[in-house]
Amino acid sequence: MDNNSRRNFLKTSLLVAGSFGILSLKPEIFNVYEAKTSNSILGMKYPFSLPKLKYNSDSLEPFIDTKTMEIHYGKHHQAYIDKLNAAFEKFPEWQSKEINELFSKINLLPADLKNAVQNNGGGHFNHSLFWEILTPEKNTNPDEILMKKIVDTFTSIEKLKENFNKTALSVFGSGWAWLIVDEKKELSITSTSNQDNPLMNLNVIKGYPLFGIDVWEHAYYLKYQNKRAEYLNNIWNIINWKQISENYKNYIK
Ligand code: MN3
Repeated sequence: MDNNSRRNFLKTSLLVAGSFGILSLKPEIFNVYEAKTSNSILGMKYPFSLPKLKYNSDSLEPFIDTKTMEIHYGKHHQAYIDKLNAAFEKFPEWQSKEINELFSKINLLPADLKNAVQNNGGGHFNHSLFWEILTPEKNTNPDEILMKKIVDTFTSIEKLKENFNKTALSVFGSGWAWLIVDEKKELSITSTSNQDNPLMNLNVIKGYPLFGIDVWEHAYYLKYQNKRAEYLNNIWNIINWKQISENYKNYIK
């Protein structure tokens, strides 16, 4: 094969691989993240730190109680960050990478770092997103663009909530339920175990999370005990649809 045909062969192979989804990271979806990283949680990098809450820890009452917020944000989330930073101290060559890139390349990381990024990096990212998509402002609504997409996909927002709660209830043990935009820019509901998320190149269903709901017991046990369904029904009162609409707009533009 001469150089020209080799080049063509490579180009064709890449196109073929791409069209069958063999290239597991669709470039367009990750380019969007890279373009958005300056002021976004997708661009978080070492040394990681606790993002400031935009509301007080008692302001999500009665749906999420103050004590849960204090422990969940101040202790659980901080612990993920501390462990993540400790892991990165041993891998200086990876310290400059943004968290979205680490998730997309998770299988290339050294084993110890991979574990830390999956569990503690996931923990840090997922909770950072979670605080952002909650609000003391009750019963916000998606903007027109997102609402249209929700109706097209799920028939109504009520149906979305119903499907989402079903998925969140079916998570066995600890994990998260997500509304994501996939590479075809379609909405779907999915779930992950532990602190995994749909950005990680680990799960079958990948995409950009518009929001996620934490269904670890630490997220609801003090107030709701074993009643995950009640926690899930109540949390819709304080979901920040304005922020979620922003997240959607950032992705599709
Ligand atoms: Mn949690």
